[in-house]
Amino acid sequence: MANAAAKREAISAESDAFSQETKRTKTDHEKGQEDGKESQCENILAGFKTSSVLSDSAREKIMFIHGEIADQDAVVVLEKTPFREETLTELLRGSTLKLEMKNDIYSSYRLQAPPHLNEIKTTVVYPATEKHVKKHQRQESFLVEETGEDYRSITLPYIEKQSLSLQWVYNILEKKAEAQRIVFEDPDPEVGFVLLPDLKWDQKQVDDLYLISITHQKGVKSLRDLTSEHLPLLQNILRKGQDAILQRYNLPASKLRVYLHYQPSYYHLHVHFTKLGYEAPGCGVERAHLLSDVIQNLQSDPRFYETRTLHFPLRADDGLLAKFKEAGRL
Ligand code: M7G
Repeated sequence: MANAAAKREAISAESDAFSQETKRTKTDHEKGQEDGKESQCENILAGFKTSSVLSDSAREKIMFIHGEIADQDAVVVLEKTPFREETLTELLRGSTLKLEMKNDIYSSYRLQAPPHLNEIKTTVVYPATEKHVKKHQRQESFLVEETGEDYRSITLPYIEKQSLSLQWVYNILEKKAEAQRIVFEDPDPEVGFVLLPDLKWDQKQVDDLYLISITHQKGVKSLRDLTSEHLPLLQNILRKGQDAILQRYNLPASKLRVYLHYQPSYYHLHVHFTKLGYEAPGCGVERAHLLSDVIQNLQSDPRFYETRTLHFPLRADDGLLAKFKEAGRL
């Protein structure tokens, strides 16, 4: 994620017809939002009491903050969003410039943009659990080697007790939340899924496109549970997810990174779709498994993920890391 901001800028500078076309598609989509689908809401952050900054990055212009709302723990993520080519003219013409210095042909300013062009993407987790707080705390991490047996004796008992709630997943599947954001759905109970924008994507530009597909089938916790029986499900997600993204955002499969996390944060099978070139958090080789590789591995060995040793990073304060240490596996 270290170069994410630079990458975004580089991608934004792409001037090929493809990029232009996707941006036009997005503008039409945004019109829908401006037509009133986005709602004003009460400011739940008005009474936010900051406890600490969990982590931040000046380069990526993001800050994770721990605090309290009405005496309950909350995590707030503030992120400055990328520039958008289609609003540049309005930004340059409609802003106020304050001169900082002028020297020969060089000058620097503070530009005060109109408020609607100067928004901050804000994510709130409230009430937040200790796990949510830890997830965003800057921490050293360690690579763990997990055999199939380690999974059954160490990881599985731990995640059965300690996992984050899946309520948000069930709300999506049951259309109790985010129903209007769904990009595509295959309602089949076995091979079906819901494809929608990830919480991390503000949908303002395709340069940092990020969607997730969530399976209707319950009980498949992660990559470890996948066998050749799931091939129709995985192939369906890959093909129909790619088609839906082509239709909606005009991005072909060759521009997409489609992968699963191991370990995931949420143990209900879901697949990440991000734009190739956007360094999404967690897209590194130590955590991301390309769906097309997963499919091929299961085709050559139906029990590949049940038996194989898998590596993944765990943060220093992760309870699962402590379990691996207790078992003498680290
Ligand atoms: P993961 O691999 O389980 O863990 O992915 P990660 O969060 O460590 O990457 C879960 C994905 O679901 C992440 O990309 C989250 O940003 C996304 N996500 C999490 N929540 C709570 C929501 C939500 O409420 N709505 C949507 N649309 N996405 C979410």
